[in-house]
This record gives sequence, C-alpha cells and structure tokens, in this order.
Amino acid sequence: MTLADLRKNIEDRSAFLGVVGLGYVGLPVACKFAEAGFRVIGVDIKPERVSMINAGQNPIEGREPGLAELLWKVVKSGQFKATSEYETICDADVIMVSVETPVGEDHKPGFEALRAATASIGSNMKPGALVIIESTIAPGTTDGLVKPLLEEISGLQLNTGFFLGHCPERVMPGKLLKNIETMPRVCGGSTPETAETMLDLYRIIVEDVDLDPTDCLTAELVKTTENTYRDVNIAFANEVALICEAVGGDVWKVRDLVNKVPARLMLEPGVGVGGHCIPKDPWLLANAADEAQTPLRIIPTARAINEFMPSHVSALLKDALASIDKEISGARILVMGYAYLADSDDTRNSPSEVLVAYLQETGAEVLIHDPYVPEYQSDLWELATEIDAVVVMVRHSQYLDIELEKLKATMKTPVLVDGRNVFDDQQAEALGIVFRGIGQGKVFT
Ligand code: SAJ
Repeated sequence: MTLADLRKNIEDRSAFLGVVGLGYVGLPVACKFAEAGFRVIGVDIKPERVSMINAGQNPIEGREPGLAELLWKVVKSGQFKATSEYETICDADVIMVSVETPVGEDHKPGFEALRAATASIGSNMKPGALVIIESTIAPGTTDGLVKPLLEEISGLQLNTGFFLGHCPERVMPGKLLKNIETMPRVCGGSTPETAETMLDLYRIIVEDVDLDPTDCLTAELVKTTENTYRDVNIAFANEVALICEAVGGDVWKVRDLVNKVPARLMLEPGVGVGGHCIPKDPWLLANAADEAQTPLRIIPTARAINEFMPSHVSALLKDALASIDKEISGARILVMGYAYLADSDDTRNSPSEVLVAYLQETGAEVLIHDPYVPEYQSDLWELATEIDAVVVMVRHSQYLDIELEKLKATMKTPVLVDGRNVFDDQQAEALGIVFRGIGQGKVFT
C-alpha cells in the first residue's frame, strides 16, 4: 500500500488501525478513532486489562470525563477490540505505539517496553504500514532505535517497505479525551508525505487546532523541550522563593508584581514537581545531549532544585517546631495533600511521598489527608485533632475554605507549614500560629 492509498483509506475510514499500549495515552486514542468509524485493534501485554476493555470496562483510574461511556460504546459496537496477540496487527494499515518510556534512577531512558513493542510490530506489520510512536521519547530515538529495529526484524526498508512517524502525546490526567480533541499536535514524519498522511489521520480526532507537520527529530525535540521548559521555569520560581525566605521577602507578592511586567510569566513556587511527565522529560532531552557529550547545566540544575523542595519543606517544619522547643521526632504531623497536583487524585511522583518518607524516617507520626486520594479521605478535623503541626503540600480547592481559627483550636500545637500559599501568613501569625511558608518572609535560620 502506498501513502496515497493509505490517505484514501483514512479518508473513507476503511483503514484498519492498531494501537499498541492501552494505557492513559493509547486507550483514549483507540476509542476516539473507533468512534470516528475506524476498525481499531488494541494490543496490550496485560491480560487483565484486555479482559476489562473487551467487557467494555474502563481500566484507567481516576476521573476521566466521557472515557468510560465512549469505551463501552465502541466496544459494544464492535469498532474496537483489545487483545494481547501481536499477530492481530498483521493487517493494520497504521500502528500507533503508546507504551511506557520511564527514566531510571540513573536518569537514563528505559526503552525496554518500546524496544519490545517495536520488535513485535516488526515481526507482524505488513508492507506499507505506517508506524507512529506516540510515547514521549528522547530526541534521536525514532531514527536511532525504532527505525533500525523495524527494518532488521521486518526485512522491509523505511519509506519503501513501511513508513514511520512520531506524534508525541499531550495528555493530562483528568482531561485525557479533552486533550486529544483540543491540544495542537506535532506530526513528525519520516518523509514530508508521511507527515501529511499523519495530519489526515489526526485531523479526524483533533478539533480545529494546529496540526504541525515536521520531521521525527523535531517532534521529539518539541515534546521533550515543552516539558523541560516548564520544569526549568518552576525551578526558577522555587529559587526565587528560597531567596525571599533568606531576605525576608514574600515570593507571592514578588511574583504578582513581576507578572505585571509584559512578557513576564513567573510560575508558582511550591513543594516540588510531581506527575508522569515533567520530572521525566527533562532527562529524555538531556539524554540526547549526553550522547553528543554536550555539557548541560540548566536542565540538571533545575531538576536538582525541584527535587530539593520536599526536603526544604521538612527544614521549614523543623525550624518551626524548634522555635517552640519541639522536634520532628515524636511529633504528630498532618500532611495535607498527597496528589501531585491540585484537585487531582493522581499521586505519581508526588512530592508528598518524598516528604512523608523523610518525616517517618525522622521519627514523626505522620497522618495524611487528601480529599481526592481514596486511602486518605478521613475527616480532616478528626485528623487535625491533637496534631503538633500541619504541612500543606497541595492547593486542593477544599483547603482554601479552611478557617485558621478552627484549625488552631483543633490542633494540639499551632504549627503550620504552607507549601502552596493556601493560608494568609499574617492572619496565621496574628492568631499565634507558628507559621512558615515556601518563599514567605521568615528569615530562615
Ligand atoms: N508545579 C509547580 N509550579 C507551577 C506549575 C506546576 O510547582 O507553576 C508543579 C505541580 O504542582 C506538579 C508538577 O509541577 O506537581 C507538574 O504540574 P503541571 O501543571 O505541569 O501538570 P502535569 O504534570 O500534568 O503537566 C501537564 C503537561 N501536559 C502534557 O504533557 C500534555 C505539561 O506539558 C503542561 O504544561 C501541564 O500539564 C499544564 O500546563 O497543565
């Protein structure tokens, strides 16, 4: 099949689509293309996930508006089916790959899943197939890992025997379907015609936002750079917060006034950076430079600053307790917020996880509250009773309504560390609460 034939089959929806990896990236994509009228086969190595999907049940945790209903509809209509058998993609015209691409403790990319999926695709794909990597990958991976493996195993040559592209996912937990429909996408193709074919395909599920054709390397650089940009800017806000603490300033006032200046957008300081992509993607970008022995300073340093913030929160707590002759060891401490993001139940790479581990190692009795995380939804006021200190780690909307007077009256010892500018520091201190806040004024001894 030529790309011209494929474009016709995309237009009339007769193209047969395969999606490898049915997680929070692949499953919604498979459902959206099935809803658009394509026959879609999904491949996943987890049999229990395959069974759930074929029963029309959504295996993705957390609140994902519309996904469960859409999955049920496309499975029951027969448009979408899941399997663990790679052989089923032997007739697929397009194969999208959305398997995990983690980064190890050594900050090196873990491409085992990508390698395995690519090898299985190479063994089964038909001549003329278009393979599109949606996973976030280090720059150079499409050309340096995926292409040679597909050629070696399939015996086909790129751009004559098969086609290759990279269309990086831009999903967000809680908005999986919405982001697929409304986020612009970069379509990197192994040839310009391949990129144009990708635009034809994605235009069907992406509403009227930009789909930008380019090459695979550019697409890899865009995705990893967009998230590294965010990590570096969060680190900048955190470093300004540390300066404000040292000199007695208030970073929130500083940030508000800085952001009044045109072309300034200082992000929010806080307790660190969690989630599935921001802590990881800078290392994928940096990995490309490592390969070329290009010395980097900003990207690793920004990661170090953001990874430092949970320990800075515990230092603020230690300082606050010390001011009333208490120690972390033996103290009962309530950590408010365990998700990595406000008003989310996602706890992946949560800074709270780091803080809780440290406090427990230091001998504190730690209680956790989070209105979104099932295991931490006990009554906040019961948890706050007889507490020596409260540490606010996430700016959940529910916390914004908490009355400081009531909190103080409930606690045993009025110590409050505010990692996300939830409370008014002056009101807290006027109430006699020992207050410390990220980036807030106390000359931190
Ligand atoms: N964070 C800060 N200060 C900030 C912004 C975020 O400390 O000013 C922290 C958050 O608390 C969280 C982490 O950083 O722990 C990541 O937050 P995030 O808002 O970046 O949310 P993510 O991780 O879901 O990032 C996603 C990404 N979207 C995609 O990959 C499609 C990212 O590229 C987006 O920029 C981000 O959402 C967004 O803008 O919401």
